[in-house]
Amino acid sequence: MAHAKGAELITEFLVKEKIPYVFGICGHGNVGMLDALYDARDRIRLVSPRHEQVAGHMADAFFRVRHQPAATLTSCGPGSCNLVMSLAVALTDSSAVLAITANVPTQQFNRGPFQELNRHYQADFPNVLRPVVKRSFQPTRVEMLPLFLRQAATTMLSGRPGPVQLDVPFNLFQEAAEVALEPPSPGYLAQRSGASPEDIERAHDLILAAKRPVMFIGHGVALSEAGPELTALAERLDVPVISSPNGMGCLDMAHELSLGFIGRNGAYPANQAGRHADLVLAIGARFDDRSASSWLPGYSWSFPQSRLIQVDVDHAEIGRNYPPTLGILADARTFLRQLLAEVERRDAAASGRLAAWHGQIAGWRAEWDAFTRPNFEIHASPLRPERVVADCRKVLPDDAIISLDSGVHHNWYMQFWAARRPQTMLNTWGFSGMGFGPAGILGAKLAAPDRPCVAVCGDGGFAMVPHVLCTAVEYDIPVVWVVWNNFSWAAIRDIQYGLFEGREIGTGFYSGPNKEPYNPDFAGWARASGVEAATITRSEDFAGALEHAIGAERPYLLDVHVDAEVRPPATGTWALPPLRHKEPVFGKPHVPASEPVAAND
Ligand SMILES: Cc1ncc(C[n+]2csc(CCOP(=O)(O)OP(=O)(O)O)c2C)c(N)n1
Ligand SMILES: [Mg+2]
Repeated sequence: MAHAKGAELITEFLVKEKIPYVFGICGHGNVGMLDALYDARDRIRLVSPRHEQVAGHMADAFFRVRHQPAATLTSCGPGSCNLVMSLAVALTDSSAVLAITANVPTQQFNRGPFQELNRHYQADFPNVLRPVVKRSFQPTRVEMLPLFLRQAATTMLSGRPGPVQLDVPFNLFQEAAEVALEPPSPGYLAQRSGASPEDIERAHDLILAAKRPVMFIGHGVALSEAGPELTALAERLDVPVISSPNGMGCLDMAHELSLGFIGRNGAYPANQAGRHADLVLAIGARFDDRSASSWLPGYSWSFPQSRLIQVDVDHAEIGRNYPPTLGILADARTFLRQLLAEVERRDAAASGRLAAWHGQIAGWRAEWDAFTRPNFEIHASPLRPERVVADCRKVLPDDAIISLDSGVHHNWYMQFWAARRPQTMLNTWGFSGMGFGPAGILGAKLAAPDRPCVAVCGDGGFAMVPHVLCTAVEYDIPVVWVVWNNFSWAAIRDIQYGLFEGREIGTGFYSGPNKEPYNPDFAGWARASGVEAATITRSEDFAGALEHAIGAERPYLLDVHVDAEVRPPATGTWALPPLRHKEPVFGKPHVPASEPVAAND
């Protein structure tokens, strides 16, 4: 038992929990916590970006790269309101963040003090965050801190990880009590769930009975650090692998069994394999609308004609969109190890059994390659989008980390980026919150200081968080921003072109009476902040400039003018009812001939 202030207890807990960074912004509500961090500044580092949203994205990206949590610290009221976006992004992509939010003193609860939200309940801020966190904890006495701290850390790191909120009334930072900390949480991935032996046998039987099997893997495989097991199983059974963006790189995408992403902006071979598969083994992957062509039968998947084995650590995801033939509640790596052991036990390697299936897939690959490859080499001004993706791949080493934002640039990367390792392609996939890419890269670089870290973001997205430039300079974080500058909110403008007869409103950036395309001079903006920069308008100049920017080992911005009139070729679809969805530009849906397979067949 020690006589400790609340802020000291929280700080000690963060240190014990091996949280190396607090990304936070001051306010009167959290000065007590800042004071405790002052004392601990040789053990835990405070980094203060210029906007709380950035703090949240930094913590989120830090976890995605390192699989070790970081904390945010925000003041009561508005400071913590600015965190909503980043917690939503973290929740929908299953990333752990410990969000310490300050609140008004308990002595003043429901008096309506400065910045209290109390129309429905006193100190009601946890209800603001309720839909965007896995759990909120609001201790109201210092004595409650040890239990809540342990519970908060355990909740964010166990099962499907996610952000949690620790809402601390002002007085708790300052008040002291005779309390001792509880032990730290078991730690990330310390507790894993597995499948029953019967389910492993059944899964094995289903796979062996399949003539056209595919695996569909998602963030769950990366979160479980199951890349080696996935690769071993895919090779052993000779089963091709489709990946959702946050799973990319778990199987090296240069591997012959990797088919890439599926859905409207997927690769054609992935959509073809998904449509024609007779068995899909989905691991840690959601069938969300963008990776399932909005669930329209035959566009990306052909359930229920195809059988489905769905493995997930979250029961709520199993069967959400497609009732599985076999649903298994298990950690991805444990399941893969169990299945590999079963394959060994039964000595059931593939040995050419799937040759016909691979022959079909090779044909689809060749078609896709012939359709897309010529565009990768084209010299153009403004630049061809494919060329930007291809040159990034050429220049960046396999372990480099890229973070993407929301927008059409992301669609191009989903379709053509080849991630070579897990946790090297960071996407705001579930929530698609603009700002994640340019802000998250700062956290990624702190998590991996020796690896190149490059954000690729739209001109619109960058302009939402331009102050990331200041943070990179202040804290000497040498990241590179590639601003994909097409003078528009192009992803949305393309929807107006495609579905509203080109009636463009509110989606382009213009100035002057003649509506000339307008944007700030991004390179000038960067230089004004102390960041080196260059403007690139020709394909020939991009690769060299990127190489130079990475080599500079200083924060660097490249303003790259990209052609907005070249659009990613849809190979699936995306439906926004009641609007009529667009048919794929390349390929067509598959109408399965066979009768549905009964769920328990
Ligand atoms: C914070 C936020 N606001 C709005 C949107 C809706 N939205 C999705 S993509 C997009 C346009 C993105 O424009 P830009 O960053 O320039 O990227 P581009 O599509 O041009 O590559 C918008 C506004 C969003 N996802 N996030
Ligand atoms: Mg744009």
